[in-house]
Amino acid sequence: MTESTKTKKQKPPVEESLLTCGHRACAGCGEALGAKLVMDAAGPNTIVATSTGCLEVFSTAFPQTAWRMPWIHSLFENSAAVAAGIEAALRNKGKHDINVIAQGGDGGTADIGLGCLSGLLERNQNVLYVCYDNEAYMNTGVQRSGLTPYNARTSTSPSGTESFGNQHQKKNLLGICAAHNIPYAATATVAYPQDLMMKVKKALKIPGAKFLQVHVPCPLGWIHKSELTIEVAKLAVSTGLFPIVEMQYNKVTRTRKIGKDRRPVEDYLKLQGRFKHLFTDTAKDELEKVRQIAQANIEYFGLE
Ligand SMILES: Cc1ncc(C[n+]2csc(CCOP(=O)(O)OP(=O)(O)O)c2C)c(N)n1
Ligand code: SF4
Ligand SMILES: [Mg+2]
Repeated sequence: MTESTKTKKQKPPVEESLLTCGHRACAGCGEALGAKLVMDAAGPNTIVATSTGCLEVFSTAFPQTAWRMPWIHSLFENSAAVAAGIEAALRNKGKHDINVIAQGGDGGTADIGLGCLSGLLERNQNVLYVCYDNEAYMNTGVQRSGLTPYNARTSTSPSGTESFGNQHQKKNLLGICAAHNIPYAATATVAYPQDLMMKVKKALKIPGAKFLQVHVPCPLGWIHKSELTIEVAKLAVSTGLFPIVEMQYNKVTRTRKIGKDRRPVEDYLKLQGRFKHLFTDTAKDELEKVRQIAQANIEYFGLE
């Protein structure tokens, strides 16, 4: 075959994600993966409002953007209110076939943005709210949030000879949202991408307000190797520390059982520097408290 007649090997076309590559997230960032999966499940006929936080900062360094869809940056605390306005405008224009998503980190959702989120859920507006739960205020230097787990070390809940990191339990954000009696509230994780995408698609088909909390490991803040993101996320589920459930009108309708795959909490904690202080003789009682939290989750949701 001569050079001119040789058929060039064609690369198969790569379908580009709606949150495309080239952004500035850390290697192994669970939040970047989570947002990509959410957007690809939602599809291009979607408008997104995003709170200030890592997701917004790493994806929109001016003048570039990684979003291949209509996207707006709200304040830290009000992506739910901005999305509510977008939904109301679309409704007034008679446009009922466009998805509206509001999204934010755990700090932007469970702490500073909780009032705006509650208003959205109370009004039962046709918006899906997604919280990317990396369990601290990562973008500003790993400060603790209401979703930081018990005993995790952060820059504002340090560990030392007398202290064992965060001394508050992780806020029950799913329960708070479900208690608004909305048609759909669920948890998901980047460990199980098909389940996560299924939940986004399912939620977007349900009229009214929907809430999804996605567990997204942060290698920088949790102090684990970048390549362990999925393993860490899986262990959060199999230890009982992050239950995967669906709720409709404040009733649990579906859970991911752990069963015989149950693992001791130590398997999860040991992979992360933020829990390093729990593996000393003086921390035995604290470690026992983490075991009790996992056991309480397993019993409450019937995960065994
Ligand atoms: C009213 C207000 N307070 C504080 C800040 C500073 N700030 C920006 S992002 C951020 C942390 C975001 O944490 P989280 O919502 O958990 O998102 P993550 O960065 O972890 O993804 C803070 C404190 C701000 N932008 N606005
Ligand atoms: S600090 Fe954490 S959340 Fe932020 S980009 Fe890095 S890995 Fe992602
Ligand atoms: Mg966070």
